[in-house]
Amino acid sequence: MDQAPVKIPSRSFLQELAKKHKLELLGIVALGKEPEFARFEKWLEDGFHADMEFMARNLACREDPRTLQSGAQTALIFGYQYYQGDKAQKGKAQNETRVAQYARLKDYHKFLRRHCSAFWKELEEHFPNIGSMRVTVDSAPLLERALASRTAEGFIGKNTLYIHPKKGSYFLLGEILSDSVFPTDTPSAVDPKQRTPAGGCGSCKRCQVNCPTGALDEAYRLDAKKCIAYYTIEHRGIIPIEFWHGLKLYFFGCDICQLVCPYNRGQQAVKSEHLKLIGLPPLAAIASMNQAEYEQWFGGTPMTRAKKDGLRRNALISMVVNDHEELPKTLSILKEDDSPLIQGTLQQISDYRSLREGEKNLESLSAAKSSLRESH
Ligand code: B12
Ligand code: SF4
Ligand code: SF4
Repeated sequence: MDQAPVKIPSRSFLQELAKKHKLELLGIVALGKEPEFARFEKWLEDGFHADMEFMARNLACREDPRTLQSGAQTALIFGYQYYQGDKAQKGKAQNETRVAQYARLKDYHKFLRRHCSAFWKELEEHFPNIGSMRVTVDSAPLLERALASRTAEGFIGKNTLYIHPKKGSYFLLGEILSDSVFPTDTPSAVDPKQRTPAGGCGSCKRCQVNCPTGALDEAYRLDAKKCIAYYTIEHRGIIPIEFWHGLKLYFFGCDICQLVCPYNRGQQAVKSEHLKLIGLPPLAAIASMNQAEYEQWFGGTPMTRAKKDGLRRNALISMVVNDHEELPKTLSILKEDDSPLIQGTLQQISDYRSLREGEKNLESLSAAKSSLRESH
């Protein structure tokens, strides 16, 4: 006997349900061979993934997401908004640097997964034959932004972020890979070279110009070897001194290429039930924190990705770069520290200072040269 055809929910039903589960964006894309895979392969070949070896694994899944879930045909792509109201300029506490806004929430891998699963559970109540699925939130070898770039709204900016023309880029992405065939989006026809109401960067270069370390020197491509988000979140060793100045504003993650983006102008801060870090302990306390303090302050947030000593390394560098008033005291406390990462970082401080001194001398030399030229 033939099976009854699976009833499929309408787009507006899915949209409403997503909103109900605090999933502000919904895109639907057919799964198949990933057309942007070549771009990804080139990025790897060029070594722009730095030490993130996990990016070079499971390439077959990134090339064809259907291999992640047998029978999967469609991806539902969700976006969770997290903007906390930060502005591009430095805050009042000049020496207390920031944490990227996404990291002030509890770990999004967990809560966004719960939102996506609750969405599906309710969908199943209305459509019991909807089939099986797999939720992924940065948890599978999937090119999430490549998928998102084929949804009806939104586009990839020169900062490589997925941007919604009206809602900006402060979104965390989560996906449901489903074996049902949903009505898929017609991708928004955004020409990256034009600025249109549907999006596109046009001639804007604000993210590229404002990136403190030149990680976006080529548009639409991020070189992790130069990116502060990479160094402060993913990098396990000593941060090379030529990038230390990039920790002037942030000591974990970096939002600069989003803060300056015109598509994020006028966004309203989102009240999230998942906000965890309301205040931050002072940098000096972070630089010398013990395991119990680390767990109490940062447990359950994305900041645990850097681990205790990684956060301490970041806080110490941020203090050095900002000539923090507590630095001398912190240095004397850390002298006896048993972490090789902290000891290695301490050993680099004098080299960093010589580097800065050299740069300052060069700057004043070139200023003197140009004033000499002007006076002739
Ligand atoms: C590795 C990684 C990083 C690395 C490298 C980032 C990078 N740009 O590649 C580091 C540690 C630096 C990082 C930093 C951040 N990350 Co991150 N990261 C990832 C991860 C795990 C993989 C990204 C990846 O595959 N990179 C390789 C490059 C080549 O791929 P891609 O940039 O995604 O680009 C693909 C498509 O966009 C498309 N494409 C690219 N350019 C263009 C241009 C055009 C015109 C078109 C049509 C297509 C296209 O092709 C590419 C290859 O397939 C994803 C999760 C995931 N599984 O996808 C999260 C993810 C990208 N990160 C995220 C976030 C929030 C951040 C930070 C904002 C965190 C912070 N505040 O510090 C920063 C942002 C830095 C930035 N400008 O990208 C979000 C981004 C959400 C969004 N709105 O885009 C993701 C999707 C995680 C999530 N599930 O929400 N991240
Ligand atoms: S996250 Fe910061 S360092 Fe990385 S590309 Fe954006 S602005 Fe540059
Ligand atoms: S800052 Fe300008 S160039 Fe960069 S992503 Fe935003 S619109 Fe595009």
